[in-house]
Amino acid sequence: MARRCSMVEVDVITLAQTTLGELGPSIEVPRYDRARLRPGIVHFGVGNFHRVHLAVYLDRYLQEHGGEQWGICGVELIDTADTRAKAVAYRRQDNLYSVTEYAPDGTAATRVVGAMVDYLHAAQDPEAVLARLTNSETRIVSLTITEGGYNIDEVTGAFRLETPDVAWDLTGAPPRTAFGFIVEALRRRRESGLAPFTVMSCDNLRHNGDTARLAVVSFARGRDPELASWIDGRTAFPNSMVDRIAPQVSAASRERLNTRSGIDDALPAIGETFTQWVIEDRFSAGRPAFDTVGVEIRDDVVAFEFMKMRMLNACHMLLSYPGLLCGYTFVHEAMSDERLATLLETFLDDDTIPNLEAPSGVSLQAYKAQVLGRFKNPAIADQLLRIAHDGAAKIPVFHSRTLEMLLANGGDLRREAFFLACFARYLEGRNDQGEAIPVNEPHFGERDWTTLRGADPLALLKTEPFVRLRLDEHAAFSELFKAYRDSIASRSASETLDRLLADTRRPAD
Ligand code: CS2
Repeated sequence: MARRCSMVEVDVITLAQTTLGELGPSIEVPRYDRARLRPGIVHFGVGNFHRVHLAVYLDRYLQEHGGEQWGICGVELIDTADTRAKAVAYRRQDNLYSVTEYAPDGTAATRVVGAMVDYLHAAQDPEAVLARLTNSETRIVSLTITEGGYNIDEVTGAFRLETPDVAWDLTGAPPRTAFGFIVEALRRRRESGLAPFTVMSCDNLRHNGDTARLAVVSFARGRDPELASWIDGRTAFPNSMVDRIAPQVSAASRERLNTRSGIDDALPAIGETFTQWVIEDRFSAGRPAFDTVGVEIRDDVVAFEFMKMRMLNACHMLLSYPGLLCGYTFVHEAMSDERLATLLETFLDDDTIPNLEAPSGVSLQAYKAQVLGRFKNPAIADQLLRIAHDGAAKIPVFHSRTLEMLLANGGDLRREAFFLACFARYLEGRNDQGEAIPVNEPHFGERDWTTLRGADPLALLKTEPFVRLRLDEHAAFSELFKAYRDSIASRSASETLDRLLADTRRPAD
């Protein structure tokens, strides 16, 4: 079925199972029999990252091997007008969507991903989600619920049982959280003599599998300690490192993508050509032969996690706040400011790499060059605001190890202090030009905002997400932080960056 695309005068084909044959020859479409595909994987959090990562690995797997048991059932936990519209769109498109992959030279290729065979909106029908999770076909439950989604208290390291949605789920009412669903499903599976599924975290967390275990088992203990021990003893939680940059897709980029592909897709996704996934081989109910489609199955995943989070994700954050304050919108734009590129490079060379163990067979210098090259890709047009979002949950995950090591070894604290000063300034919601920056920080509580709005120049360091690092008690760090805060406020982030670079210039530069 062809229709006119709303903004541009081209014919586009409505995306559906029955129209796949009508798409242009350059579009890769599922060659496997989707009618026979069963959802062996239930995935919580069908955001852009999942859609261009796990779903694409499975799509490749199915293209190469066929098979019937490794389709995905997506689950949406959030209930808003947007997520309801998304559920309707997936239904209309037979759960298909397109992914356009952009190489650094701007060339692009589009594929239609067919791995998702069902999409459930949990708020509308929680029992349908539980039925899927307790089906014997379900072997893996995967998660991309964000760093903050694991509900771990930064101060105590414990899972928070008192969060409203968790407290609700603990009453045994129809669940609202991933943990509520997983534990109730495992309880029912145990009762009916079914083996537990594997819980596979695909989030950027230190030891994401161990963290998922901590969350699920702690939640279960809140319900029934015996069930908690059964889950702990019988369920696999592999650790993994996941990587692919997936920008947000605005209405304008959706039109651009659809015009390019000739597909009328309500939910197109964008990815870079680079993709990586390193995972431990710990699965309690089987897995696809992921290694045949480029997944690295290794025992030393922790070394990859640290490398990726302390280099790529940490640099993303280090670029986003100063970048936004300087008035940039996109990652590649900020990277074309030599000063910001130098800041990242020096942070990696001087603050990170000397304190980081490389996974065996990997050169950290080569990894650095690759990461910075990826950031420069203009075709991806990744948004600084996407990265800035939820800094309170992400900064402690991506920066705390480096900070701890710099503090312990008497290292140079200037870049980290400048970075956190930029974050504190960003929280005030204005850039150097005085223009508003939308601040989206779901993991600061009311008490934190009161602290942040007060007169204490060290307020940020005393908020709940940061207090564990005790930076406010470190005289040298807090002096630097205060000085950068003052300089950003009285001059600008841009001028403060100039000074930082001048002060930290290496003799050979
Ligand atoms: C980003 C990540 O949200 C962030 O902070 O750094 O989403 C990043 O793009 C991915 O981890 C890349 O794999």
